Amino acid sequence: MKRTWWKEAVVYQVYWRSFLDTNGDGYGDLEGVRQKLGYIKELGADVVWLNPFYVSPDKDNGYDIADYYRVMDKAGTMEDFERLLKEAHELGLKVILDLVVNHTSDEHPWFREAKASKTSPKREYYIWHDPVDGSAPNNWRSYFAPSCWKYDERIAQYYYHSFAVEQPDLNWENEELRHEIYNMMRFWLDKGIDGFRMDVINLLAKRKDLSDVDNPYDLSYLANNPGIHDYLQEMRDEVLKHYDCMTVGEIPFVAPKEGLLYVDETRGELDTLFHFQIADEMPTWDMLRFKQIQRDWYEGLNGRGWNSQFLNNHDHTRQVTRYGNDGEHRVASAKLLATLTHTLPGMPYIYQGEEIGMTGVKFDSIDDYQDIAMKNRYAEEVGKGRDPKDVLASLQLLSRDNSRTPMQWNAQKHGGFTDGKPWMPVNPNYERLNVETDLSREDSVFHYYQQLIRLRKNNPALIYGEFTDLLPEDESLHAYERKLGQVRFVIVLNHSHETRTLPFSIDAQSLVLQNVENGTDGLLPYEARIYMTPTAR
Ligand code: TEU
Ligand code: CA
Repeated sequence: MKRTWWKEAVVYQVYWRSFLDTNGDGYGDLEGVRQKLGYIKELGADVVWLNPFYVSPDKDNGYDIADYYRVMDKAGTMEDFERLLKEAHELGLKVILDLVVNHTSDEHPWFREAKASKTSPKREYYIWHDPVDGSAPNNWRSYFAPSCWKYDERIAQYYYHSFAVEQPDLNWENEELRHEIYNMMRFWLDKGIDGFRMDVINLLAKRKDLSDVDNPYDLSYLANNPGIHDYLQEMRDEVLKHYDCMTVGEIPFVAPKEGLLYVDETRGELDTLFHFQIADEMPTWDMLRFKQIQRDWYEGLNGRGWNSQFLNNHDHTRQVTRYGNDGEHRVASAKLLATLTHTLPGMPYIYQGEEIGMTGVKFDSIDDYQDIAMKNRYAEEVGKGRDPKDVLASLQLLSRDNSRTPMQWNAQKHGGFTDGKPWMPVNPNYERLNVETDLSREDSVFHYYQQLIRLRKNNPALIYGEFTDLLPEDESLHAYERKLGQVRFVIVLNHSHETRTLPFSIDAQSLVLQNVENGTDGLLPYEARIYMTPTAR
């Protein structure tokens, strides 16, 4: 496989509304991101991924776009963005934006026109169906609602929405619509951005067979429908191949065989993908399943397509809470999880705050939760007569709000995130868990991330090396090898609360990174070790 800048890169995801507020309105903003570019550079990341900042009514925190060409007031101005981009490039950082083209906001002018009348020129930019026997065309759910069909009285038709009612899906069968999107993509690429993270990009093509599904809660019928690869190959031909840019597709509901179709270098669609066999299908840590998934994706893509490694993002609970231990072993387990994502095959993604081991939250009231997915599901379940306390408890661990609490910069009020009232409560642990504290301690999570990133950057074996699972059957010990030419790395992780013995003999001199102080032979709880031979110092 050819070597590229993005295959060697580490991506830092900035959920700007929770990153740094510089005008006291309680929301993070693009100026806040610009002010912290030096921090991101110091960590060692190469690419900044910005979640959507386009004009939006913010029903789904910017994933409901009403104008693709303008910056929403909350985030700042186009000048703020252009200054951010310029300074990022001056620092040697690349910037990728979120491309959200499966749907728009219901306040987008296209949708306003489309729903005004059946003969509107923009009507076919969206997906409309007549009622069937007086109700919705079928039993399909959406991600955020019990039905993916919303009835519009005015014109007595339903429109299709894979997410919230306020997020009508675009009709990608309409060629004029597709070219509107390609023009918009060129607008941002011509500003000098370095690529796109493509929001649920495998949902663009819709199932033609409208019959009911057996299990509407298995949303896979929304994705991977015939025609999707034609759209992505057209997008590559019309836009992407004309720029030096990277693309990462958010691709739920695929296993390796189907995932390869999106990132196979010979097919000319996307460069790399996020699959969700961990984030969506592994609610808590399951070592054997995790190992199987890593082997399957390595074997499925090796030599043909490029994977990503992430264990949290703005939609998924912070990894140290979900897959590590956010109590007594928080620091060690945060470093262990980072060791996984930075030494397994694929592009590592760091979600803001992960680099200091920020944790998830548990609010006592549904009123403290902001996310539409959480609030809609809570209302639906309580509406069935379930006890509200039980419903809240059942939704808390995987609520997307867990990862959206503001960045904790220091021990000052609101963690130094804002001088105003934060749009969302700051995690109460900010006084002891914050960037300033981590920067002041040599043994902090932050400094371990720096060492990991540096080790990976200096050693192609950790990027392009062969991967071999050395302990496929062990439920708490993880050991695998990365090998390229004469260079061999062995990574050993004790993903448990117990001390474990090293499962094989290895030259102690070849130890190049360790996440805990340990003079014994045994592996302490959540201990991670990286061995390298020959040892290049
Ligand atoms: O997420 C798709 C989505 O529904 C995820 O929440 C899902 O759990 C998983 O990550 C993919 O299976 C994208 C955005 O990341 C999310 O924030 C938006 O709400 C959503 O699309 C709609 O644009
Ligand atoms: Ca602000």
